[in-house]
Amino acid sequence: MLEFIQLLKQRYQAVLGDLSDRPYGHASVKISYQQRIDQLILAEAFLRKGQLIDASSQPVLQMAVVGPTQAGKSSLVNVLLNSNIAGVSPLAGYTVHPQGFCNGVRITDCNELQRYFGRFQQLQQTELSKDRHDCYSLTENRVNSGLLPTGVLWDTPDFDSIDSATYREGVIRALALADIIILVVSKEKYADQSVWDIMTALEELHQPTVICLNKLIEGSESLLIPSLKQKWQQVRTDPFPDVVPLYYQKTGGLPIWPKSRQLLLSQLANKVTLAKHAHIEQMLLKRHWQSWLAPVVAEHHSLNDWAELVDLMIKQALDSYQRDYLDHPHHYETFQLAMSQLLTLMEIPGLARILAGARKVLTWPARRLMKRSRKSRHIADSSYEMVLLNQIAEHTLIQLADNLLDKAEQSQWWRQFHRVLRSQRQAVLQDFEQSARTYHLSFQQDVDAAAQRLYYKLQEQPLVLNSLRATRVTADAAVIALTLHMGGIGLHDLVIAPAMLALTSMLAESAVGSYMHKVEAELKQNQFHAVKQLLFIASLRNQLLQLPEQLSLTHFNISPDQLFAAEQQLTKIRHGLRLL
Ligand SMILES: Nc1nc2c(ncn2[C@@H]2O[C@H](COP(=O)(O)OP(=O)(O)O)[C@@H](O)[C@H]2O)c(=O)[nH]1
Ligand SMILES: [Mg+2]
Repeated sequence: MLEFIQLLKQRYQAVLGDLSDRPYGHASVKISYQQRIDQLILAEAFLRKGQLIDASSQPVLQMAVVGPTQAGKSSLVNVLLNSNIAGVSPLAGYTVHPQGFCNGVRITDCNELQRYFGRFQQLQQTELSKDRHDCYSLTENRVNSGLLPTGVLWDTPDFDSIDSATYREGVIRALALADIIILVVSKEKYADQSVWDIMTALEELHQPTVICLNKLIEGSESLLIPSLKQKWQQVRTDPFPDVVPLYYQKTGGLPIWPKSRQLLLSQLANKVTLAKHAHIEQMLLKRHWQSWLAPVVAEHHSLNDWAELVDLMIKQALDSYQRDYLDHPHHYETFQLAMSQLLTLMEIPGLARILAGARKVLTWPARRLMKRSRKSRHIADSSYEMVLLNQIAEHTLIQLADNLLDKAEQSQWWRQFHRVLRSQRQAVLQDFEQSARTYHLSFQQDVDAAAQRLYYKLQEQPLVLNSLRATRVTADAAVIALTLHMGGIGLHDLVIAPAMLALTSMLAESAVGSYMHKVEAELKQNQFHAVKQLLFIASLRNQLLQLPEQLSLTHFNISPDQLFAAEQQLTKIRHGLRLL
């Protein structure tokens, strides 16, 4: 699941990056994508936290101090540590890295943290530099304030400074790591939207929380706390937490933690239940799943719609091939071609003489004189079938383009895709034409085989064969057949030649008539199959289905299978309890 969330986050970042490069529009899309990226960063960190819990036999308590600029986070950290170890400054945005301070634990007890922080590098506090945000530090604190339970206290960057976008991830990592949240606000800052945005997001992590109201002037908390509570209730459904009023200590320059609340943080630590983490994770993912995956699903829908449209058009194309060629009495040439092959096999007596008269060079058997490939190419060139197939392909593309134009109003995807189709149209048609030629040439073998079958059948019927050989019609047809094979006429001339038609009906009425029809039917069936597979599926359909890869728009590109696998994980109930 962690990998999937990371992948999804990266894809959102890529798509958003691509949108940002486009000058116009998409403003609301950009905002919602940015929100989802933040949610995904938080979810990713929270899943990492789950791994950390699973990997540690005795997880170290993690406490994070968060709040807006200048609220006094670092100052409070110093108070809680009874030290001046955290950097305090009157300048906003002073703390830019998550800085962990070990209270009662050793740095070596926190070795697992490096895995949690992933690409973030663990450095010494003094090595942290403003130039690099993907770092964090761990420092051992040897002094005890008595206010803090054993664990790591994290000082975090302000989440609301101007350039906080660059270290947003550091804050989020520290927040998701925390078992306890210590929110620090001052009277100037507690109403800021950024505070409540963060608190809204954190509700889903179910961390015990305390609010520190800093920089108070004596007596002002009675006014501030109700208003703070109101704010809380506007965005959170869980009970309003304890508020610790912090007054300023002029001499030390630090807030003063009230004595009456000395045990508060330890009490809060007792409320931490890591065993619930897996369940909380699952709820968090489920809550956002639909919104996170909406654009991925939309992409799948578009691809699906496209595939369906292609299939529909391919089916229509095949129907028109069937209707206008295979089943068309005046256009179907292929069987006539088989008949013409049959004639060359039949060795019509006297034909050599007739031909020799016409063309001095020709001697029997004529078929040996002709190079097979040259002949086939000539036949393909003059074939009506080829013309029709190319017309059908062209028509299919025109119809697809029309359909896309209608859909272009629906979304950016279709608009872009319409452009892709337009630019790739010629290439698709060229490939189709090439495949059609290849098909036509290779199908000659089936034609030859059909002629052979008819010839063997005739040999079993010497009466029929001899009478055929003796008729004038056959001789005329044979001349036409040879003329075709030598390139004298085109394939389509053959179909309309009266002698060929007469020969076909003679055979049909003879003893081999039903066999001839059977051969013809089988030839047609094979032909339909070959055209469907080689042309309309292997060439046209496949090319069309690959077109979406050419979209220049950056995509989520998460396959339905990947999504399905992730959803399986999401609904899978985790077995076993986490041992604490
Ligand atoms: N008046 C007053 N100033 C404080 C208090 N706590 C911190 N400050 C000052 O507020 C500024 C910001 O403090 P800092 O701890 O760096 O805030 P951070 O940005 O939230 O970490 C510093 O100049 C502190 O000295 C307080 O309780 N009262
Ligand atoms: Mg600070």
